[in-house]
Amino acid sequence: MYTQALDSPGGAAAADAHERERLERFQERIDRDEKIEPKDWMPEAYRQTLIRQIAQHAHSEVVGMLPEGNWITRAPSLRRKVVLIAKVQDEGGHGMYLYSAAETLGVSRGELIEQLLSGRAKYSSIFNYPTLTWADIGAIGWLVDGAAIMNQIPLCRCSYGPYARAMVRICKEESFHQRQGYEIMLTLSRGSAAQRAMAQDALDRWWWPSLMMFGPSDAHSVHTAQSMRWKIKRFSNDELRQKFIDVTVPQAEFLGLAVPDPDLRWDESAQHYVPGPIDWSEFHAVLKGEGPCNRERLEARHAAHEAGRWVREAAAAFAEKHQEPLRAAQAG
Ligand code: BYC
Repeated sequence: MYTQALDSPGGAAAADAHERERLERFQERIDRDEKIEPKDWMPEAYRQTLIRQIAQHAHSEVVGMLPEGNWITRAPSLRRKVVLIAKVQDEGGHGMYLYSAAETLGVSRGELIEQLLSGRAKYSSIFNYPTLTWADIGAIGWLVDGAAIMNQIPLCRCSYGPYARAMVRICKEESFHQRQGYEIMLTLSRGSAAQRAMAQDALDRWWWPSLMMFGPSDAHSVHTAQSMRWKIKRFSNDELRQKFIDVTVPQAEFLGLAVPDPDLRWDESAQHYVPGPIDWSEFHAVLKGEGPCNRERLEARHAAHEAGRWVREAAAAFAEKHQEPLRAAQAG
């Protein structure tokens, strides 16, 4: 019927009008704050934007296990080790919920992982920096998880139901992660001069990359305007970055640590901290694969993928074996 309509005079115009109407109805649902669910009609660009963002998010969680996993064997006490193992496991779990959310959009997990391994898919720039000392584990919890929460709380209200629901549990766990990181920083900053210096050094190295986690400035953000119209994003990159700075600077002061930004100042009339300029050339270099650990991170993911091959094959064989009696029963 539809193709016949296209063949007839005025058919293409009718199809266009039909498409416009569907888009309008979709936008009205978004404007009414209705959740979009997997079986609902959605514009292809909405689906692709979500796949891109959710997959990047899932990859970030999984690659994000590596810098912290690096310290599990060297955590300074049994308690610290137990907490760190739990945190790293949580990140793996977040990756799994997010891959599942992406799969509801009609893409397979295998395809997404292949995109990561081939270097076609992005993951957060932040995980391309090394964890050189124990204080880096504190800084990651405090700053990286702190930035992640700032970005992810609004995602609990994202217009796509499965993503929004996954974010609720993820945010609860991230807030525990943030507190464990801050507690490490507090312990170090109340410790010996060497421990305080270690905490300061970690803040010096993680501050700017944490600000870059929020993505390019609004003026250079390709996707923000459309993603905000679709209520995938609720705030722009710069708005979230500013919220993070305003919350985090007083926390650094409480620790007695100096934020490594000589231009940072409090603007009384705006009631905001105003940071100095971000070095975006560093961000772009990391995105191009030229960060300190890009190569190492991808190598680790390749090795893990290969090491897990027999598990995937065994699971597939097991599933197949359990299909056989079912098929036999159906045939009989
Ligand atoms: N790193 O138009 P824009 C965690 C890309 S994990 C790399 O602003 P958008 C944790 C962007 O993809 C936290 N790439 O994009 C885990 C786009 O490239 P393409 C991860 C970045 O999507 C373990 C281009 O730049 N969180 O918490 O509107 C341990 C233009 O950007 C980055 C999420 O993934 C970056 N930092 O906004 C501890 C949250 N920034 O695709 C902690 C979900 C931008 O056009 N994601 N790009 O080639 C988002 O909220 C958004 O995707 C972003 C970017 C705010 C990140």
